[in-house]
Amino acid sequence: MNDAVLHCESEPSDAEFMRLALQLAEQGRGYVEPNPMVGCVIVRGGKVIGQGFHERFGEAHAEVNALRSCGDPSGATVYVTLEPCCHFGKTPPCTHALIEAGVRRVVVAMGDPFDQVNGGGLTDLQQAGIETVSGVMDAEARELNIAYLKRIQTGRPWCVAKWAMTVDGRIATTIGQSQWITGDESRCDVHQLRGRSDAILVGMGTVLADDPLLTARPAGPRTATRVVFCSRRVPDASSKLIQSARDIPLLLIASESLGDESLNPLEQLGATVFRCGTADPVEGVREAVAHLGSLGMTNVIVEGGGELLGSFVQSGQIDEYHVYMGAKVFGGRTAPGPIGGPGFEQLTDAVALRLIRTAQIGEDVKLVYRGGC
Ligand code: AOF
Ligand code: ZN
Repeated sequence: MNDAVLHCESEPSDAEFMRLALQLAEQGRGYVEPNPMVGCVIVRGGKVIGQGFHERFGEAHAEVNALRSCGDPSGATVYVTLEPCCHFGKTPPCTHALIEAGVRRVVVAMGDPFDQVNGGGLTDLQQAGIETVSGVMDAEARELNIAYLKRIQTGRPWCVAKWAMTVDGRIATTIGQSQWITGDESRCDVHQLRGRSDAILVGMGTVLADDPLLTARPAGPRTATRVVFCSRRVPDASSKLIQSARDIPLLLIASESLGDESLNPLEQLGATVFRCGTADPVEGVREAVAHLGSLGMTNVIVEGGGELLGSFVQSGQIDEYHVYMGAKVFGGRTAPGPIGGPGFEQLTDAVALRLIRTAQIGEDVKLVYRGGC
């Protein structure tokens, strides 16, 4: 964004109205992706006269919804959490709507790095004689759309690693029992995340051990594609994943070492196959994540098991860790931990994380960390 042309000052109340716009934007979570969440508030004489948010992918943008909600927006100040678009996408440019409405001032939290906007929205408004201010609650706006920003800037989705472990860091007992480590409430929390995500990723070990369905229960605003990483084996035709593949999207990420004879029958049963150009699990993860981004996915969850999480960690593809610690101790020399693979021998190679959030959920604790990417 060209900050040199932004000469207008923010006012003390700007942050207050922007906070309201950010709260509105949040309501689009799970409904608007791969678009960003955007909220808009229209103010005249210190009073909110209109408000709106981007409610659903492909439908009206926040600014248009806010303009529609107010009588006469002429001369008003418009607060929008993202620079207004200036391109013809699924809807006409929001800059046109704002200019036609005769608003006096537009305050944005952050620029839109999408290459068809990228500063052009603010320039269009300025050229039409509208005062613009940018950067009001910029950090909060970036946090809100952190996954969108990553996808626009790298082509890759935001990758969350999720696991449940005991207080002593075990994900199963010495004989492989794992259901359940955490309580009902924690599992509800996971299902909510599933219901807003574009994909749930697991390895073949998990498919063989648990025969999971990998759906959100209850269903959320979007249906996650179930993604299985297959290196030597593929899911059985009788597995829940394959049996449901005609109704709920199932994508198999196949290592180069797998032949068509094992994959073709599963395609016939409704699965989609992405053939990796490598048999190396760490390289395969990199390739697969880029592929998920190319499909327009913004948020994906890596649910395990240990080998897949190990490959993700080794390849530096995890943006955020959601760790549920259940109030149990399993103990046992051979009881597994969450991250398999070779691990890091040197302490200096360990993935360094930042603690973002903690929450108590019943007797469990949820920890959210970021870093390592
Ligand atoms: C805004 N306000 O509420 C949103 C914006 O395909 P379209 O037409 O919906 O356009 C999507 C792009 O528009 C998206 O990539 C982002 O750059 C911008 N989103 N812009 O002014 C909004 N959702
Ligand atoms: Zn727009």
